[in-house]
Amino acid sequence: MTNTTRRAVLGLVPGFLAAPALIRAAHAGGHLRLPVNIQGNAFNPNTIEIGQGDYVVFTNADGAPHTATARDGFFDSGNLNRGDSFEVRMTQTGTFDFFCRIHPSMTGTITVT
Ligand SMILES: [Cu+2]
Repeated sequence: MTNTTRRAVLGLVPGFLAAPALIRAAHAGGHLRLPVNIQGNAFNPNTIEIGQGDYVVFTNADGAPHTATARDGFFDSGNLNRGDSFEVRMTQTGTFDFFCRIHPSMTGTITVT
């Protein structure tokens, strides 16, 4: 859900119901940025558990290019060369499988709660 959409939803609920959501919004500056190292044709870690709104930051340490691509199409880093990073904010809860389009045997899973 985008910030714009979230504000629109909050505008429709009574203030006392909106309060917990507003507290979470105030905490937005403290969201986790979880690093995932791509090295040796693998994602490390490749099983990732984060909270809604947290970020995952993929960095390629290999000489070969890689991608970090969600199977559902939610994100796609494009080709990452050595030293390149790609950051994605996980705004929806659920389980998201990802892989490298160049080396499809490279896989991982992000669980957002
Ligand atoms: Cu790859």
